[in-house]
Amino acid sequence: MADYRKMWEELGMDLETHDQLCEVLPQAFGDVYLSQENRPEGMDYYNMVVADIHGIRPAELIEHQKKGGKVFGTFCVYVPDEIVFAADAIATGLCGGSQFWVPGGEKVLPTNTCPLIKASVGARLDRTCPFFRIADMYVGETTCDGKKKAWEILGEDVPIHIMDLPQMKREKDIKAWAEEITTFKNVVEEFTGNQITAEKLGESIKLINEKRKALERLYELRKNEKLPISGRDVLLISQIAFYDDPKRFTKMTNALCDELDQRIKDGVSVISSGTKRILLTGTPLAIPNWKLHNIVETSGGVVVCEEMCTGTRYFEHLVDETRTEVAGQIEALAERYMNINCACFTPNTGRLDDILRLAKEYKADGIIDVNLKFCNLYDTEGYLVERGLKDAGIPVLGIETDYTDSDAQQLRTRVSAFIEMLNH
Ligand code: BJ8
Repeated sequence: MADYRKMWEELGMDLETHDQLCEVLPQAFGDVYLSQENRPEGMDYYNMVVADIHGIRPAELIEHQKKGGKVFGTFCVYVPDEIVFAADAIATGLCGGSQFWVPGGEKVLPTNTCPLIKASVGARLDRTCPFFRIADMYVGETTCDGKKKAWEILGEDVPIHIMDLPQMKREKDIKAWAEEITTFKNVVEEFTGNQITAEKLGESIKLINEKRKALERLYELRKNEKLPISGRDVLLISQIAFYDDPKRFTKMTNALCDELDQRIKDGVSVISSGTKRILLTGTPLAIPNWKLHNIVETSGGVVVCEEMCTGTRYFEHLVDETRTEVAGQIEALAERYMNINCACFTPNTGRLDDILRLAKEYKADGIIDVNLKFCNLYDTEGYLVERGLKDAGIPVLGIETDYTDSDAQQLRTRVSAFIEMLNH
């Protein structure tokens, strides 16, 4: 592993505290990932990315900055990366998925804030994540209340642009989102000094669509009875998709899919027959939150699909590539992004429709509705989701958890009992 200490120092990071994080991550990764048997060889790339998670990609981003490029940090799948890349800038996901950062967030946020927000704020304020240091500008959104208020705190420390996301999906809301994307385009142009032309935007729409197609291809392979890849591995790939170079990520994911195609032809499966197929739905699982997948996959089940932002919500629906004027391209972006069904919308019946469709497509035996503690949106929507699933005769288990390990044993007991119930 290369020595990145000088780079971290120059980023103004708290090296001592950061060392502690660097110590725990390999252990966790080894336990959850490297302990798996029969992993595809193509996972070597993602293993390498994680092994040097605070080194390789941050160094690339800094290289880009040295050449005059800008880096934008994002927190939500509604923020269109296409706009950023069209200005020769780079977008990188910043959602924090580790308990390590939570206490730092709790210094300024109420304890009853969801861990994703607390970890994200803590990672910035405690100076223990290079990605949070590198981003020249953060892009927030008006999704949940916790995030809206967190932007005000983060905004004292780093430039931030906030996108006003509508909360309904009427015609006028989609138009309003297109206007908001136009405003974002103007901000990005001004901040980078680069003009976003129709040609540039057309290219970045294709670039991100190709990434979506690669992920779609990967997910498609999970529909097989013989499963060529574990849910844990796919989760890792989905998480890496948020900050890896999109072109390289697409290439590596397609190469992995070639290998998985061959596995299917050869009848190779990572599960034994009878393993229960589980679909997860709910709040996002930001890296390195692998807790639930690990529990499911070491309790007689396998995760075959995630109806989550670290899952299908990230890649389903392509942006129409046929529009050739910037205004039309922005309309196409608004239409595509407003197809995402997040609980911050009302009504959000499309989400239940998605879950029912995905359960069928992925032949799920049961569904786990997972909620990050203190996320009121998904918690409240859970009532309708779980009722809808029960009405459709699909077994469902609702759970609430955070980033700590203190409930791991209890979760394991509940998940095991659920999977056991699916056997009868
Ligand atoms: S599109 S899910 S990424 S807002 S931060 S809402 S868990 S209380 S992340 Fe999200 Fe965009 Fe929606 Fe997806 Fe709840 Fe926590 Fe808020 Fe969260």
